[in-house]
Amino acid sequence: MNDLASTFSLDYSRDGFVYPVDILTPAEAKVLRDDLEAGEAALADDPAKRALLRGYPARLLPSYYDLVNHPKMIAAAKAVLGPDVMVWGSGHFIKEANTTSYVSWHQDLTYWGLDKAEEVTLWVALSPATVASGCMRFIPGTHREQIVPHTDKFADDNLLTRGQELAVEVNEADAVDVVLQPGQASVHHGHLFHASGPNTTNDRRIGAAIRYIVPSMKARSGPETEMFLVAGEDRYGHFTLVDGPKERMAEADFARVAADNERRSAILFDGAEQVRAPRQ
Ligand SMILES: O=C(O)CCC(=O)C(=O)O
Repeated sequence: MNDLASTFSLDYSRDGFVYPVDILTPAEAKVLRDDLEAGEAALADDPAKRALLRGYPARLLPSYYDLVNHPKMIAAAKAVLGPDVMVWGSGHFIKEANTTSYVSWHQDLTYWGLDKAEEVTLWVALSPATVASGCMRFIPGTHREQIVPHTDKFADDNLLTRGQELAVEVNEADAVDVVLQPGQASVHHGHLFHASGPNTTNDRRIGAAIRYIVPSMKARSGPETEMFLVAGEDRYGHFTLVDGPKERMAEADFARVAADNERRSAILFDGAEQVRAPRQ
């Protein structure tokens, strides 16, 4: 292991996160943001497809498929997970300029229906993530907790699927503000306590949360969802492996992604009192 990889793993095992990790140059991050925003503009009259584009960009835009396969992304994912790596998801968290959208304290893996915690998120900033724009806040060391109780509140401005909130006390005095420049990423564990506040700036706050898992992970129940294999081998066949998009925003890809979104919603809302549409 080289020095960088060993510092990375020491910090990650101690804190449950590492940041900032340089992935793209600011100019490369701008190319991705422009590609997303061109897609959003083209789908202005089709909110359902626009929501799919924001939620599944690597299935619909070759530029995002390249991001999830970027050698620096894969190196970070492998440093945590080992040689075999799949992509569970690539969705955005977008906070429009001067809005009250927020993310409550939560642990990612709570409602994903997976049997283990061998998952890591690389959250890639496509605009400045600052305290003013509502960057993420992490509580060091909380990744060592198992999944703790959450309460589903379904608050309108909460970007999480169920508006779920940790039902245990969070010592916010310990929180670390995860400030990132466009093109930088943070890396966090699926049990880490984290949250983020509103965007009080005049620019959108855009992050792409790329979720990597090991192929031995398994759904506890529910339908088989679609994933990319991006490193090593899948010796288990627990999920349906798919190819990356051959063209930009192809109709056939939208159809497959819409069907996969139905399957994923059934898992994410399993047992919930309400089901709400993906964020538009
Ligand atoms: O983008 C945010 O503010 C929150 C993202 C988040 O909770 C996650 O990536 O797990």
